[in-house]
Amino acid sequence: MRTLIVVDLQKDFLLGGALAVAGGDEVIPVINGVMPSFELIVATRDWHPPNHGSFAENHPGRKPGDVVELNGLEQTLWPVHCVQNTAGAEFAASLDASRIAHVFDKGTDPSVDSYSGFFDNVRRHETGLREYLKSRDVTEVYVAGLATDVCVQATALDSAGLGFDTYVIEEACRSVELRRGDGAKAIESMRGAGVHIVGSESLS
Ligand code: VGL
Ligand code: ZN
Repeated sequence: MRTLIVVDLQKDFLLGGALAVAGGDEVIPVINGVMPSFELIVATRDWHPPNHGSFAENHPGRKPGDVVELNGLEQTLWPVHCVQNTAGAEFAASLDASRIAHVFDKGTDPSVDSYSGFFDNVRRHETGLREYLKSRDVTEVYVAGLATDVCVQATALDSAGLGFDTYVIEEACRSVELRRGDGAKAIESMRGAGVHIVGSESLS
């Protein structure tokens, strides 16, 4: 079965949002357009408590883009974003969310970030996505959404590592590009891990 994972298509990652990804809004029509090609569609949601350790505001003297240690890992600090039950955490208004069968929340533990839709960054907890897909005999996983160089990359790498035949729909994703070239690097590292980088035309 062919499944689409829509990654973090939330208002804070779109134009005017707290952590706006350049061109992020452009992926919405692409994703709506490919949805009918999938038997199963799930979504991930960045879903942080206000005291989350990835927020620069929670580290006195630090600013977004700084790197600190969190739970033994290097953690890039971000502006406050996708706080649970706030407008910024809502899905993009024009996303056809009625097609989404299940939503998997991540980043809920203040002490660790979670870029992947499958595991937190220290790989201690799962979101339930792996079990959900395995129990439905999903074999092919397509990934789209935001951001290419953060949560799309982490989700696609875990998907491939878990044995799913994994595809990233390149024009249905955009990069944060904290450093120039991060998006291109992410594409190369996914390719190197056996992830197929495809265009949406491959679905019709
Ligand atoms: C993301 C930065 C912080 C993402 C989430 O969804 O790519 N990026 N939290
Ligand atoms: Zn986040």
